[in-house]
Amino acid sequence: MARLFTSDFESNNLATEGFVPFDSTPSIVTSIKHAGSYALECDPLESVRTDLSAGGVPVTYTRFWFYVHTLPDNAGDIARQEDVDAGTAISLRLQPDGILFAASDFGGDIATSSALSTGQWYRIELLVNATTPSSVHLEARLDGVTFAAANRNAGGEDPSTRYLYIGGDITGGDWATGKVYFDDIAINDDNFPDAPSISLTPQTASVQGVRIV
Ligand SMILES: [Ca+2]
Repeated sequence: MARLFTSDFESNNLATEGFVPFDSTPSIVTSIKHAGSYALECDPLESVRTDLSAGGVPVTYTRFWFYVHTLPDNAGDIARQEDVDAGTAISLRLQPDGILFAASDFGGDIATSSALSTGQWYRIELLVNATTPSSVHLEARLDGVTFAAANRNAGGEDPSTRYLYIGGDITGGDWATGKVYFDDIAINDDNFPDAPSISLTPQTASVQGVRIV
């Protein structure tokens, strides 16, 4: 197994966690978290991205924990994996009814999840296997259950993943209201990150902490 990326927000610093603000800058907060002391709070248009590799990663298994505090007034992306040619291999839109809508630039809509409730954490997983660009395998899971799966032709793009974006209505301008949280993000190149898994987290400038994510 190779771990490509880990963030539990326990450094209380976006840059240290490996994220760059994309639209407006979200806050790391202590009020609502999946584990530890901190999680990421995203209001409308607040989002971040992490750059896995300029050349792209052919296979990514992404897991994050997701919490809806306030449902949005319109559908907007809360997660997106973008390839090296700026195409979106898979995205998840959160709808006003709490349903997650999985879509792809490689052929449009895929499928929807059951409705998420406010006030609880969910484990969300995304799989992008782009080793065969003419048949990119895409999957989305909610609490371990696959709700979207498709093989799509990338149409001449290099579909290897460069960026993971998370946030509230990423790039959309569709949400006037909505508030969501993210925690314990992990990306592997060969299998879904187990829960729990180990994260090495700088607790202070001088002390390395070990905790379970
Ligand atoms: Ca945390």
